[in-house]
Amino acid sequence: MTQKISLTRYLVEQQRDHGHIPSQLRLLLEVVARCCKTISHAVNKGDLGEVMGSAESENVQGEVQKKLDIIANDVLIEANEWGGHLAAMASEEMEGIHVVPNRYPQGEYLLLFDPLDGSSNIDINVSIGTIFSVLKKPDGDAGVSEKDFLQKGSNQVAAGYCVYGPQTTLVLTVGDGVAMFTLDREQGSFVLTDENVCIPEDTKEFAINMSNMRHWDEPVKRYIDECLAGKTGVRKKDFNMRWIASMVAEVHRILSRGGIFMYPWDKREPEKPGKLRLMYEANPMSWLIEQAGGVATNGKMRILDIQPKTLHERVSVILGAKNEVERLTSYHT
Ligand code: AHM
Ligand code: MG
Repeated sequence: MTQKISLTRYLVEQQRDHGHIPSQLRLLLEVVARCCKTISHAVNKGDLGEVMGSAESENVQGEVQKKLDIIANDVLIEANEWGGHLAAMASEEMEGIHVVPNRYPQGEYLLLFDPLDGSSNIDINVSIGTIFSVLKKPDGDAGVSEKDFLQKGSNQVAAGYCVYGPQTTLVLTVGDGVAMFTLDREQGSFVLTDENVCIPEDTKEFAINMSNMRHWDEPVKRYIDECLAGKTGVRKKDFNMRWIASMVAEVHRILSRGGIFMYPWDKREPEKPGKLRLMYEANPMSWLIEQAGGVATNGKMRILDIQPKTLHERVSVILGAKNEVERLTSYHT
């Protein structure tokens, strides 16, 4: 029988054999994984727990919060405060940063998260997830401030997500490829189920919210029109479409069987660069995609090279199969 490799063992071996993961980062990732287990249990309870429905509050972006958005946010904040591995946290659900209280030791890392991505799917029992990104606090700064978080995605030292679907799967990169861990509920631990994840360069499957078509920019319209034209069009092949309205589930599909995902800028709110958040969603997902051989751009440049100006900044996102993302990016230039 082949031996199961737990997340803990994977992290220890990465630290020992490849030197990728310093102790504080290993602790941080273990704590985040434990939070994902807790959130997964809450999600599974559904109507049997006090977890469904609206919390009747709004987050900083003016979006109505679900009870699970707040539960997941609290779980991540509380579990990560006291271990000594973090200096501060930032979340899609909180206006400002959360600095580790003085009574606990301060660590050298910064953790950013979207505690519950795909919130509109919570009440209909469709896949949702937690997305996280880890940065190092810049050297030489005694305290910690919002400015410390405003680093390019290429500075991330770890990134990942946990998808709560038919299985609960944690997907992680520390800059050495992408590994997937499935939650073994009997053992209570994440077990390595896929390594060396690789996205095929070509695909026949795209994901975009087609209801926004009339608001898109010309390059996106052209790309989708060409996909829809199928075998008799310029692409000379038929495409299939998926839209789950949960970026975590969408990226998980692309890492599992390929494809391209787009949430482009559109004319509904022209002053906003896009819907998705750079620091909590686009950066961690873009790094995972690149680590699996894919590409991620905003149509003009590599997402990981964007210098953030604010914590809750939004961005246009095109990611997935290399040749498709490069084609759509070339339509922009
Ligand atoms: P959320 O973080 O508030 O859940 O919003 C982000 C989600 C993404 O997961 C998904 O790609 C997108 O919003 C779906 O948006 P739409 O409902 O416009 O299709
Ligand atoms: Mg989200």
